[in-house]
Amino acid sequence: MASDLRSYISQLEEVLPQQYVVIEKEIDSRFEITALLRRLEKADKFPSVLFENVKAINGQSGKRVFTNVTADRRRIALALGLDPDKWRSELTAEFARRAEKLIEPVTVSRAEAPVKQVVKVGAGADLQDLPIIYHHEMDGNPYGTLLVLTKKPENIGYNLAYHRTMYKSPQQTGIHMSPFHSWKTFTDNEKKGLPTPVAIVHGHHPAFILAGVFMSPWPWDEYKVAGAFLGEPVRLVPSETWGEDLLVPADAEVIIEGEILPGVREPEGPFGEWSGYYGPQRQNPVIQVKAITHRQDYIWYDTDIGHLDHPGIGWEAEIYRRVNDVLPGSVRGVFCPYSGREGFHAYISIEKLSEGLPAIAASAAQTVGYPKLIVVVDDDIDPYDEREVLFSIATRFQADKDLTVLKNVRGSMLDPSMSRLTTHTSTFIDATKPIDEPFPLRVQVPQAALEKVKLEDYIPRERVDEIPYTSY
Ligand SMILES: Cc1cc2nc3c(=O)[nH]c(=O)nc-3n(C[C@H](O)[C@H](O)[C@H](O)COP(=O)(O)O)c2cc1C
Ligand SMILES: [Mn+2]
Repeated sequence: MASDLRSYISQLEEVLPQQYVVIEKEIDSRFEITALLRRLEKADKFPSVLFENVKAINGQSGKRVFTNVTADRRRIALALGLDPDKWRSELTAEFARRAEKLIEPVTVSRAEAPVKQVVKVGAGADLQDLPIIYHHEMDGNPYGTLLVLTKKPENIGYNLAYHRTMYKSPQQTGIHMSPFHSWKTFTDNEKKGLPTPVAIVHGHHPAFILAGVFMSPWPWDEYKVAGAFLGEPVRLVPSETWGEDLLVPADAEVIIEGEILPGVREPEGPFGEWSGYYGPQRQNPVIQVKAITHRQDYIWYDTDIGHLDHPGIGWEAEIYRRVNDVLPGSVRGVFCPYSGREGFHAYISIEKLSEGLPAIAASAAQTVGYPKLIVVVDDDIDPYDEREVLFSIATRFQADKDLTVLKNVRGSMLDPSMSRLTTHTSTFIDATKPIDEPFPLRVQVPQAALEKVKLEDYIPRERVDEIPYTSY
């Protein structure tokens, strides 16, 4: 059986049942799903949630929505076939390495493709039937937050990237593309007056979906990357609109086929973004919907954008890869924490073999995404534990010699503190110990005593569980 969203959910139920919640009570796709996620967030709970009875845009109930899957890194580890406990450096390294063995996709017939169980073309393809989610109060409209598939020019191969798509009318959405691969394909076509075929994929195995944040070079076919992430060939099937000329994933839940229109720009936004702020309304391209295909009892997959569910691991893994390229074997871990919205902060732990290496690590990290606070720590500091990182800054850092400020670096326009529209100031903190001077040892009890004294021999488990969690 091919991997798909359902095989992942079964695994989740089996391996991490505490992290999976099913909600049968009816709920509206308009603000209510995100309201429930905010309630959970307030309680410091980040389960993956399957909503069984969601109201679509047209008010019809009974739709299914799956969300919040990447809000806990243990579930990303599970998606990549790792032990969920290996969510720290093992996961970062695995994500960075995963595309080293690309896997060719295979094509199957329509009859073998679950995503073709229901096919709606022409006027029958109506976006109002779908539970497209209204996330935040000021959002311009309901938004899709998932993968947009395009075919790069000159048959280079396919591209997968997350792009927000704004519901506009039964057969139109807006789309926002930063100037990366999808944008390049769109503008190349637009210059020739041609529309850009797209397939929006709402639901597949999370390993397939996460291939959308892997930063692959332009010439790569990202179906092969998705195969590498899944660990098996992606099964493809001809689209309704373009047949063999645009193949779509056979094991998806829902696919919206459409064309990005050349020469058209219309208002799109505002939209609550990954930075935690609303991005402004802008003139953006428009997708004309041509067909919708889905499974009979499809599950609409959504990302809880603006919150912990935003998978910044694509940037984190790329920082890991680039720092590892310049300091081979010395990188112990790289973490892009939620406090920095998984993009503005990068904590890098290295084995400091000589002075000067932290600056080389920071320089490599600076080239990925929009990092604005880069902290390099020693290899005895767990970069995935912010308390440890701040402890390291408190005790191994002096601003007059260990702080570097780099001005006029490309920034994200979603950072409201930027003084210009396109550049920010980046801060590099070297919180490593000097290697040529003595430095005090950290306190610890003898290892032998730790091994001898087991918690359960002294305090019953239930009693330990009753003690409240202290978060500072
Ligand atoms: C949940 C989520 C939403 C995203 N939304 C957008 C978006 O609306 N527009 C955009 O350009 N990039 C968006 N991104 C980032 C791109 O998916 C990412 O930069 C990707 O690597 C681009 O791929 P490409 O280089 O193949 O174009 C989003 C990422 C995530 C995780
Ligand atoms: Mn790409």
